[in-house]
Amino acid sequence: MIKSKLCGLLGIDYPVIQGGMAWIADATLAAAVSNAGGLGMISAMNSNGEQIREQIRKAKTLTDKPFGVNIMLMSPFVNEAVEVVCEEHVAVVSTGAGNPSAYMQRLIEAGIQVMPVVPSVALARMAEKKGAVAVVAEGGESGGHVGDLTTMALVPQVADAVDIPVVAAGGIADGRGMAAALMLGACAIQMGTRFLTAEECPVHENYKEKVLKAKDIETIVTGKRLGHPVRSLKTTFSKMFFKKEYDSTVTNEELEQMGAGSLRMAALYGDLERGSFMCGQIAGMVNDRGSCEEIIRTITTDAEQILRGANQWVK
Ligand code: TUI
Repeated sequence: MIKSKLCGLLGIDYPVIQGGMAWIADATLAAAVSNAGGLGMISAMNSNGEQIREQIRKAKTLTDKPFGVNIMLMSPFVNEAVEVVCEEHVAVVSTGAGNPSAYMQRLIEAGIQVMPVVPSVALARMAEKKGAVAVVAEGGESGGHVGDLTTMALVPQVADAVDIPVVAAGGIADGRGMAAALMLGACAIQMGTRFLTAEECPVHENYKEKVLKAKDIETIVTGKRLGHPVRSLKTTFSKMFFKKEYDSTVTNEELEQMGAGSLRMAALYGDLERGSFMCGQIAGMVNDRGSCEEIIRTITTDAEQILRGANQWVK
């Protein structure tokens, strides 16, 4: 069985965290992951305080295990989200798409374990200084909002820079990836794309089909010009957006307007014309569905077997 110090800290059985996928990671998915022994995360995304509270309360009815909330720092409702997670005594909060320092004291004082997602060593160091319990070092292979560094380059540099546990994210979807992440200095993994096709994942069926059919080179990063690069599947929409980004006659406001609501349209309605199907580079390897319990059991037992065999390389 694979165990690490993060399991004890967070009260989970397996060092597997589910990414807080915007518009997708709801109470049902989070509770399923937590019931399977991982750490489920509800995405606060652009929800207001009461919507977040509703999801937290729902998750509490579905699991007795710890779960967390991911707060997306570009949300107009960040302050409400922070207040609600404190009032509801959520066990863990992860943050994404920005610098969480302004909110960390409030969260920590409320007894919440804060685990910022970081794309760089500097932000990891800052998070440690501000009292984070762990950091999620997320490489640019991941889906959604991405940083510049790859998981392979980022994780060991972050692991060297901080004394708190490091969670590796980005491009991990099987036992090999999990074993490699642990070898890079991580003590847990976070996966988003792998859970997109989980039976308990509420995302639209069209979205699941697209992930299942995706090949290795089928993601694209758009939004760099706007300062928030996002990785999604190549579709007519994302390819058109990419072209417009390099068209100097198109203004940033027009680009923002084009992208607005596109993830929601993919996640909720499976809109193949206007949707943004955010997804990581590892989608080419996600070829089956399965329950969250099966996904976590398979990846941890495979990683264990690989790590047991690792001394084959040492002569
Ligand atoms: O946040 C994510 N992934 C996301 S958020 C999201 S919603 C969205 N939709 C459209 C445009 C933008 C966002 C979809 N996917 N992952 C965690 C993550 N955080 N990746 C990268 C970062 C990050 C980037 C910069 C964290 C901190 C940061 O700090 C910059 C600074 O201000 O220092």
